Amino acid sequence: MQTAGKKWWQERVVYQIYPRSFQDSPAPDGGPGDGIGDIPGIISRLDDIKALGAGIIWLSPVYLSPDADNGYDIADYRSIDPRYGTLADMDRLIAEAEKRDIKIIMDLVINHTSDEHEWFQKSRDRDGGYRDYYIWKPPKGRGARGSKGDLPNNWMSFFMEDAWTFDEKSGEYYLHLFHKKQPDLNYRNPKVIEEVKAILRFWLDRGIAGFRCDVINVLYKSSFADGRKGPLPGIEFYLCQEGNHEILRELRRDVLDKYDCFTVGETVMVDVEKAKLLCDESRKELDMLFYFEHLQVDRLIERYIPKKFRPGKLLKVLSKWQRGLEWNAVYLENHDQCRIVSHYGDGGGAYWEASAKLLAVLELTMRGTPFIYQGQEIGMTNFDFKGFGEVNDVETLNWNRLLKRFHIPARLRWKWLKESSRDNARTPVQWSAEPNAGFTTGKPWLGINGNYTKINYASQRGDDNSVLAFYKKMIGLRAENDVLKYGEFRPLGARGSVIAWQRVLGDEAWTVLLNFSPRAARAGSLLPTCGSVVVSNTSRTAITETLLPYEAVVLKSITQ
Ligand code: ISL
Repeated sequence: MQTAGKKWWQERVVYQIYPRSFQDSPAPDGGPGDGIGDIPGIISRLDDIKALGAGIIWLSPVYLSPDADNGYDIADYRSIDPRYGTLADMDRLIAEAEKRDIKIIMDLVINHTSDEHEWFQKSRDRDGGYRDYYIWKPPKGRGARGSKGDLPNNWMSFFMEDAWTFDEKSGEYYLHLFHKKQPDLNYRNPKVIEEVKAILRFWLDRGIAGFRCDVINVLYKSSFADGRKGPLPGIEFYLCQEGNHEILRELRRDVLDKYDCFTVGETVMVDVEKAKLLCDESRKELDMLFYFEHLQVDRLIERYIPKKFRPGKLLKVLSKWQRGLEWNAVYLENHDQCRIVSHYGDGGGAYWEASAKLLAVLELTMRGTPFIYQGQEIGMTNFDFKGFGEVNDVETLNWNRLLKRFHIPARLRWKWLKESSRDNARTPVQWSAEPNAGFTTGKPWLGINGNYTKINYASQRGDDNSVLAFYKKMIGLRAENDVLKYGEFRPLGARGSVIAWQRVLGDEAWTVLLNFSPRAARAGSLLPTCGSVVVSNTSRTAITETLLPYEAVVLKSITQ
């Protein structure tokens, strides 16, 4: 069932900021910046975000963090990391955004904390009162410390390492589903849930309008037995457990429902059925969620091992989710994914611009709240890195080690990982053709793509035909037409490289036709019998049977 909602978070478009790569501000003494984006930098760009048409900002973590996983390892949920600014800067950001009618949601990372969080440090002491904030298990004693025989069970982390690390001080292992510096919290302990509630209130009271909830469907571990053999043994004991649903309902009931806010959950390994249990309105858990399936139609294993891209498969997956959920979080990029124009478009080729615009049409004609990732609106491409020496991301480096263990040759490993590394999305935003792309006056923390002199914000801002101008147009069109926001999604099908769908509301039907190919293609039976062109990434004013390379067109017709 697709319900018409009209809540503010359904009306607006979200813009995701990955702070460290967004905009660095000069040092307080006017000297060079530190090469890491910061909150004053974000404030200086609020007018640009407004001009894009976004009405919500999702801010990736800015909390105090030792940075083992770029801020997703939080050492204090109530303070801002000095690299990003101060709590006063954060308050100023909230106020300045509000002046422009932009709401801010923050990243809520509560499956784990940093090992440098005070709770974890106290938890290492068996009698310190915090022991059961985390998950501690004794060694099995069958082998050396850290060997398989000694670990409490056979679980693996999402970063492809053993999920247990031994702590000398307390003589036991702790669980971490991610990096070893990201110990998992123990959600069987009611005190942990109360702590989380207090954190939510802390930020909501400061004017935050909701949360993007990191890996939110693996919080509750129902058993610590050995898991079934497979890529992630043990997942059957922590994926979408009933205890997890209960926690989400409790947070909603006791805190979130008392504020005008929303949540979007990041979920791992969900299918539509599992997702519905997490975000159907009547369940009172999450308001919407992110899944990955539509970004993996050309991936054999996870995001890393590729296979051929088939547009028809993409449409199938999109349709399943569009029709399956009441409301979708629609996204094509984030800080964990490669750049979409290099993925499903023609990133490095002659059709870079056409394909970037085609992808804008795809995203903004889906039903749901669109999330645009920084740089997507100017068609930023994958990193042009030359070798592992330029890679920062812990997940990419771990996968490289894993693939090496399976004797995958170095050339192939690099080929795969360079296309899929999370660093592809993390290179600094290309603001201008100035040195360091106008991102910093210092040395950027991660390499800047060499194409910044061609692809940058400043050059697109004044150009009515730019990718940026096209995004603005699409966002404006969505704002003005309920059919794009709330219309029913009806897939029309695929014909080779062409895919098509309709959005239908009242007597209006909008037909979307996309050609995912550097060659012209015939739309054939996908063409509607009538309709006027409302969107085109070429200068088309009337439809013909043949679509140009990477052509996108939207036709509007009135049904009788
Ligand atoms: O993107 C992924 C799967 O396609 C994984 O790489 C990712 O780690 C997983 O989706 C969880 O992501 C989130 O939690 C991680 C953090 O590293 C990611 O940046 C964050 O988005 C641990 O907090």
